[in-house]
Amino acid sequence: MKHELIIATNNAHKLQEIQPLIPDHFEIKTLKQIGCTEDIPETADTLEGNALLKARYIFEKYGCDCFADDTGLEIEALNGRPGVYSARYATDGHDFEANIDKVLGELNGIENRKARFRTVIALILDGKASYFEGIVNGKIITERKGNQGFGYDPVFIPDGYSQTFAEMLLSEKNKISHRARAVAKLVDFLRTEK
Ligand code: ITT
Repeated sequence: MKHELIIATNNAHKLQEIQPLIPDHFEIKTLKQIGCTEDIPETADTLEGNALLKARYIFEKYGCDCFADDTGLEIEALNGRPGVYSARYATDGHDFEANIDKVLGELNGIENRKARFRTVIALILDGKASYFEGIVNGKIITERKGNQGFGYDPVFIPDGYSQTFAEMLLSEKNKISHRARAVAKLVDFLRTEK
């Protein structure tokens, strides 16, 4: 029988990235599929805290094994901002364009463009929480390039590459991304657990 795991995200792009990385013997269910339509609170001030809040919310309400991803873009010259506030950096909503504009504005004239994406996944399995982290280092360029992906992808070039994440196919981003690295650790852990 397949092991059912709920993925606690309302972000369709994340789902699209994560689903192909999970082995076939797991059945990933979305919040929509379990009938969860509410906005899950993300009020913690760390990625770990928010990932756990999201996963725990689903575990407490639906009693099933689940995991959540919380991701932030950490820019060195901005002391790690927007970090845990990446989704709502410029406005209350998930306005990707306004968020990019704000970051580019803050970095205007600054030479140090170093940045990283950091994903933390919180898994709740049989009621017990575990964390998995994935990081990709790179830099923020001065103008948008590409239209794949989501969020800050058009202005982020990973180290060792010349294209932004938004210029890459999903399969290419999924070979090196913060999220793919965190999911790989999750998958390894699940292999040893079940
Ligand atoms: P859920 O909480 O429902 O999973 P979310 O969009 O709120 O979805 P996060 O809080 O983890 O997810 O993400 C914060 C923001 O960081 C997100 O809105 C994007 O702007 C950005 N982000 C996350 N992952 C990204 C990625 O792979 N590439 C570019 N930007 C990303």
